[in-house]
Parts: sequence; structure tokens; C-alpha cells
Amino acid sequence: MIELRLDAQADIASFMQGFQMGSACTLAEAPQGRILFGSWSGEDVVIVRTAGYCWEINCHGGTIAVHRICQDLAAAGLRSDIEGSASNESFQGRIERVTNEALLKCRTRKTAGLVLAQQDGRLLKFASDLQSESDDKSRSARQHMQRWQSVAQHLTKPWRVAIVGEPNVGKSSLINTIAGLQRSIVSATPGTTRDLVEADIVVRGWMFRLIDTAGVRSDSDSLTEQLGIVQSLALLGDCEMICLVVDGSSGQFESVLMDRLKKVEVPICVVRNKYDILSDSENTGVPLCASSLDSVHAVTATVDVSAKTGFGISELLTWIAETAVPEEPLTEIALPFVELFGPA
Ligand SMILES: Nc1nc2c(ncn2[C@@H]2O[C@H](COP(=O)(O)OP(=O)(O)O)[C@@H](O)[C@H]2O)c(=O)[nH]1
Ligand SMILES: [Mg+2]
Repeated sequence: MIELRLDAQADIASFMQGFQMGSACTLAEAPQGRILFGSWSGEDVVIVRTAGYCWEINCHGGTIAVHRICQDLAAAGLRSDIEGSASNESFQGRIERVTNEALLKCRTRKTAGLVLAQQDGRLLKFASDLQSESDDKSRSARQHMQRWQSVAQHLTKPWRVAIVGEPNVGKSSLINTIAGLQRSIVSATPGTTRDLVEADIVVRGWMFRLIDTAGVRSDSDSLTEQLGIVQSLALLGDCEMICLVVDGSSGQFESVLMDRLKKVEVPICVVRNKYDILSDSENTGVPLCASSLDSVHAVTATVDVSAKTGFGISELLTWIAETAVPEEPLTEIALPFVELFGPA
């Protein structure tokens, strides 16, 4: 398959001289998604307009036909960044195209506004600063990149927040309470307690995906539960932050989970749940077994909550939002939400 991307003014037919149309429609008139049959120097091909100025040329498997057609396209004046792609897009044209694609993935006014603002030429300037011969300019562009990369990447996809802990500490209740409190839920996928269940929420205009997990315990003798546990532990390597939920009335930690959390790099919040029970009784809570936490260096906060009453939930959401976005971006800054160089 060859991906073809053209600037808005380009005349598609002028690049496709080798193409003999088998369908009763011209390339310029082809609606998006219409399959056009034909041949290219004897090779059967199928051409589809995938978006306004983007096309796919499908030919038989293997690299020879692709190479041959790419050569023809290059002779017609198109650039090929990688084998299987050809374009005459300018940098700014490419930014406009990827911005439009990215906008479809933004689910909040804030993220959409920030992505839309990137079309004004600031990414072009930022890319030229990055490549600048002046050390000062390129250094400060690299620093900017480091500071904003995570925010930029999450304009179009939610930060993943893993909710982990032993069975029965209240992980699912916590997600339900948060999703219920947030009027801005985007979706909530039902599933069994053994599956990963996700709920998308919005906090301060940023998108987050809370991922409920099977409770982790070492003494499970059920194969299904063990598979769920393996899945929960695997998620710890594939999320941007972790809420470690514990039952505040026990203060104990599960050792398998703690061993895994010791290796984790992403920030962890210890969430002491069931605060309502603690505050009802004389018992002010069993202190967290601090020695278990000592070697878990990624813990950055501890929050008391009650999934039952909603106590402490706003503090937890503040931790989530501020961990993801410690500093709110100003609307005028460059946020490189796509790879600026190479194929997009
Ligand atoms: N009193 C009280 N009970 C809770 C709270 N959160 C959860 N529970 C109860 O704890 C039990 C386990 O909750 P669940 O959410 O299924 O725990 P999970 O196994 O960690 O997902 C249920 O009976 C809940 O009603 C809470 O904040 N306070
Ligand atoms: Mg559960």
C-alpha cells in the first residue's frame, strides 16, 4: 500500500499519469471511501481517497510494485519520506492535516482549543528553533519540548490512571463514585470484576481514563482470578499514574503488589478508602504500615477518601490533575502533539 498526501491545491491526476482508471469516475471527483479499480503499468491497483487530499494506492503484496509506483510518483515531483508514502505536502500543510485529524480525538473544549491554536504557524517556528544552528535557540526549544511533551501528547488521548489494590478495598466503588460525581463522563465500559473496566472522566478540562483492575492477592487458587491479577500487574507498566487503594481500617498491603510497585516509575497516590467507617468510630484508623511503603519510591501522596460518602474525592482528583499537568499551558505556547519530523 502507498499512502499519498497532497496539498490542497494539487491536481491529483497530474501525479497519477501511470494510472489507467477502470471505474467510471475521475480521481478529482472521487468521493471519500469510493473504491476505484484500475491498473498502473500493467499492475492491478485499487485507489481510495481516504480523506480530502489523502489517498491510498493498494497493489499486490511484495515490495516491487510499491517501489515501481513510488518511482513514478517521485518522477512526477512527489517526495517519499519512507517507502510506501509520497507527498508534496508543505510542513504547514501537514500541520493543518494532522491538526484536523487530532481535533476529532479531542473530547474537551480545552484540549480542542489548544490543538486548534497550533495551526497558526507556531509549530513551524518551534520546529525551526529545534533545528536552529543557534545553540541557545535549539537548547531552549528542547527544554520546552521536555516540559510540555506529556501535556502535548495527552491533548488527543487520555492519561491512563490504574486503580489497584487488594480485593474488597473499594476500587470499583471508588471508580463508580468518581464517574458518578463527574458530569463529564465520556464513556464507561461495563465488565466483570475480573476484567479491566475503564471509565473516562474529565478533570479541569483534561481527559483521564480510570482503569479498574482485579484485586491483587497472593493466595488466589482460581485460574480466572490469577489471570486477572496478571493483567492488573501488567497494567502497572502501561499507565501514567497509579492509585493504590487500601482499606483504611486495615492499613495492610499485599506483598506481591508491593514488590511490583517498587519497580514502578510513574507517580503513585496511596488512597486510604472507607474513611466513613474510621470517622464513625472511636478508631481513627490503623496507621498505614509505613515500612511496606518505604521502598516504593514513587509514592508522592496519601489521600483519605470514602467511596461511600464522597469524602476526599475532590482531593484525589486534584492529585490526578496536578500530577498530569503540574503547570497549566498558556494558550499561546507551542504544543507539539505529533512528531514534527518524519512520517506522521
Ligand atoms: N463503608 C464503606 N464501604 C465501602 C467503601 N468503599 C467500598 N465499600 C464496600 O467494600 C466492599 C468492596 O467494594 P468493591 O468496590 O467491590 O471493592 P473492590 O474489590 O476493591 O473493587 C463493598 O461491600 C463496598 O460496598 C467505603 O468508602 N466505605
Ligand atoms: Mg472490583
